[in-house]
Amino acid sequence: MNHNLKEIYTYAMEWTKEAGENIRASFPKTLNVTSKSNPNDLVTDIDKGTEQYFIEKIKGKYPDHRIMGEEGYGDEVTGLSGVVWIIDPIDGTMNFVHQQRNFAISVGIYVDGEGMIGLIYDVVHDELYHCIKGNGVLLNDKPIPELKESRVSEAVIALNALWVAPNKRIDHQMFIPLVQDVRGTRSYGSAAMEMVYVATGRIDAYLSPRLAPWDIAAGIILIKELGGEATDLRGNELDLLKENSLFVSKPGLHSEILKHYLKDGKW
Ligand code: 2AM
Ligand code: CA
Repeated sequence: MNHNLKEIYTYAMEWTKEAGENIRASFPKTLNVTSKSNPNDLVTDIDKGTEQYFIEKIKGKYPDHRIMGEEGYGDEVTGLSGVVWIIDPIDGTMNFVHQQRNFAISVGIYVDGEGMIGLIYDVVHDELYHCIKGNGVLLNDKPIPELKESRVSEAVIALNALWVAPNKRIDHQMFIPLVQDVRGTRSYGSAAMEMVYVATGRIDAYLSPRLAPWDIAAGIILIKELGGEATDLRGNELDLLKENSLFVSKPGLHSEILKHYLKDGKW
């Protein structure tokens, strides 16, 4: 199994970089943009083509592996037994469409429900963040140091401004004390990139009331591998078969925020 996992890791990196190359090659072309659940929920032919590319590669080499992909070309995954690839072909599609940057390919590989391989590829910068469980996280070939403890008063956190304005999903007042007490807030518009920023220590935490499994599957593997914490906003374990709230953070800071800022939250 171990040997096979290394092979899967090698292919996953190769295919992710190739998919990224194809995305970079698409930049001069006119995008075909449509919307999904609402007018701001965008998808392009590149999102779809990239997911199909992964499915062809994975099914060609590993016909028994299952694939959960955002665009729905994979399998109907209702359980996590065996090897399951959880793929977001472009995380941050709005950034992809508007900016041609600040988006990523996200690939999490789970074996019997356990996160074993995580890859997030910042396509524009050709930066692949990757790990196989137990071997640390690398940025291309360079190891990323373990995360150090942090505190609210010195923390820079990522949070979408949507959640501190009245909205349908959560009581927007919940985040106000935290936003006031941290050193700064940021919003990057790609959950995968925001998790990479937590993994690399560029920010200290990232919070979101609603994300899909493919937004978080790879990032939580990278963050946990570096000693960070990844739970929902109540501090509970994440369930990759449904949508979750998300709270990823450096150690120490996670329990401080849970205890003092999230304990009465209406999530
Ligand atoms: P996407 O670009 O793959 O759709 C933006 O704040 C982040 O939230 C992105 O990672 C984006 O992923 C994700 N996102 C956007 N709309 C979403 C939705 N309806 N449900 C879950 N996640 C969503
Ligand atoms: Ca996507």
